[in-house]
Amino acid sequence: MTKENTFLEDIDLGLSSEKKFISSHFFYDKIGDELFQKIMELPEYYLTNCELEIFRDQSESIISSFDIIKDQEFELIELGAGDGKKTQYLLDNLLKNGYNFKYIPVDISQNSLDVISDRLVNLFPYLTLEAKQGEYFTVLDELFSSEKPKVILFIGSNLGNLNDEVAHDFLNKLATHLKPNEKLLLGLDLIKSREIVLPAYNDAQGVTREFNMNLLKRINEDLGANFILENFKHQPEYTEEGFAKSYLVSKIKQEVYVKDLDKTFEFDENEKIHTEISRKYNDEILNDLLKNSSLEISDKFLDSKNYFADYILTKK
Ligand code: AVJ
Repeated sequence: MTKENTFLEDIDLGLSSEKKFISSHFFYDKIGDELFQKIMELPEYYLTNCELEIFRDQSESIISSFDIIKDQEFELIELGAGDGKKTQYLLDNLLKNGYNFKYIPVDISQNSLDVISDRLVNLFPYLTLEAKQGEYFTVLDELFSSEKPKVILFIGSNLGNLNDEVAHDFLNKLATHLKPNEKLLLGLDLIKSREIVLPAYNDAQGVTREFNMNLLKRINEDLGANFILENFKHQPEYTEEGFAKSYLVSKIKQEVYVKDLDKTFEFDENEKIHTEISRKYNDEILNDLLKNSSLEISDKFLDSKNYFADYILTKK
């Protein structure tokens, strides 16, 4: 199936559903990638700076927690590599301390991989880098075909886009690939007050709004729809159990025609389209996700505000 077909079918499914939704997966076209880069630089989007601080100040301890022997070659696999600015600290430290490893960034976007590869190879001439393009759910089998010991990085609270059931299945699947004592470094945003979380998804400059609206723009451009963007508003919500959710809300009763489906969708006034979940965590929630998974928490690194955690999970 082509990517376009998946997009078409998923949009059909999501907009036909009783509770309308569009998968957050579709945020990341070229414009979406750029908008997310901008989000990471927003003062309200604390996640990036918190995790950057952890990597900047605690790389040495993080590396010790990997429990690897210096001379033994290993593979450092990063799922959803992004721009590599956080990982950079880790790579720098590993190289300076003479570790023998290959860095394998995995990303769905070849464009992102090219950018990160160029940047890191320039920065670290002695880094062995082998980028892998693909959706990390589907490339896992290929990644684990080599016998080399592995450390997996899954940072940025990217897990938070999955609902708990899918997250549990994903961690389980990852765990089955790891050998005893191998590590997964999992970066998660922690549960905290709405006064801090909500602005991160509702910034004053309106970049997050644009990021969400870009979904409708994409449907217009790629699938020939006639969404009138002004007739929708961006609405983030946060529940104290740790669910940040984003919605696009129809300001009026209206109809939208999608040419490639030859279908009209009706929207009531105030009807919502769910676009994203950004789950926040604590130890208890993570332990629930790890139930029956053969992974256990072996270390935890926090930023100075205790907003964000990088967990080290060890395969039992
Ligand atoms: C990349 C999934 C971690 O949910 O915080 C940022 C994406 N969405 N602002 C998040 C996002 C809106 C981000 N993750």
